[in-house]
Amino acid sequence: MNIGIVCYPTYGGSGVLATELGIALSKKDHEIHFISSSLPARLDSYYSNIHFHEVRNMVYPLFEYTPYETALASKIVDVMTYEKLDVLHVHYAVPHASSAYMTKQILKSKGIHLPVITTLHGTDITLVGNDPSYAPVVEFSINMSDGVTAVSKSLKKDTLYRFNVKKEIQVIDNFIDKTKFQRTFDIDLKKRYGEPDDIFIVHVSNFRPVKRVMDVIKAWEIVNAINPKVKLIMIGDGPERQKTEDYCREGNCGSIHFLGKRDGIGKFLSICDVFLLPSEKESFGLAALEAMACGVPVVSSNRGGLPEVNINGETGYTYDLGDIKGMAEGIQAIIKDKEIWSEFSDRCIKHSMQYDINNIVPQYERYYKKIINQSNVD
Ligand code: GMT
Repeated sequence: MNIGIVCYPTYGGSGVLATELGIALSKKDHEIHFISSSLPARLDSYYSNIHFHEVRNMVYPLFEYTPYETALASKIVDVMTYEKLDVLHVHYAVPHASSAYMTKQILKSKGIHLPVITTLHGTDITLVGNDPSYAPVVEFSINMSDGVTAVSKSLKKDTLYRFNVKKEIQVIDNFIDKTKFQRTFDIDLKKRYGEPDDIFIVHVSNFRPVKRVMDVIKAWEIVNAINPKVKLIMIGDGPERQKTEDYCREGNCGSIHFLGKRDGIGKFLSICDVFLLPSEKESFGLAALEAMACGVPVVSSNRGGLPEVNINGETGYTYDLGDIKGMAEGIQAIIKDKEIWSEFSDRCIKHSMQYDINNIVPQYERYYKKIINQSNVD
């Protein structure tokens, strides 16, 4: 198939998933056309059947805000006209689904049919999409998509609760590539951040308020006060990083390492003992799944799709939002002895296998075929 993929190029979960999906599909001989404002962060190698089309936004003194949606729709029209896509798959509804609708109408006026699939990722429904400044457009463009998928059962439920969506929503979970996420313990890397017998808690996110990064620090403070061998590794960057780092600098920061944005995080996860994700909202929690694939038990909130991924008492523990004390207790229960930790770790690796790329990518391929066939009949 000739597949167009629209996504955000940044380190956010939706862009990461869209890029990994495109790479996986290219390995199955599909022709992939990424359409985005810059080269997706995880598109780090050369693939002969992956093409990148940059959306160029004309800057003009009259514009207080440059009209990205218009530039994106124009770029999709251009790609479709010359590359003859079989299907367009847009990730994150805002504003990609409405640009896709606009494109569909332009192409229709030229007698060209383009099936559009929208994948809902989370905050496009639960935080941004349902803000009154976007909601009517989001609802309309979801309903106008030929196919709609959501990354968890919880997100499907949230979408139906918040919007009047008439389209059938297909749940297709997030996935992981086991060749990138597996336990590959590197003692030298561990020594870079502490002693060989230290215990590392790790958090990976884009440090947006929804991730509740300060809850990570507070839970770690409780555990570290009991056991000073427990260190904390913070990976990623975003709006809350400065504030959090300042707080740590003023206090006992010696045992916290802020690593910023990193590629190849599998090797960092593999030296860690517990992944902490206290998010206010999390439609799935791809970062938690990546940690689990590296054998790292997860302590998380019980919001959104997290309990579908992190099975309470088996792969880690889940707690109510803001229950920092509970999360600290969960960490202590997992790290209190090596045998208990190993049991959690083994179950994480086993559970993560159901989300293997080889199980999930064929679900997208089948869904593409179904929507292409259905929309040709319509
Ligand atoms: O907030 C993020 O982590 C980024 C966000 C995005 O859309 O870029 O991630 C969302 O999509 C991921 C991939 O489907 C999910 O695994 C994350 O749970 C989801 N984030 C939230 O719902 C907050």
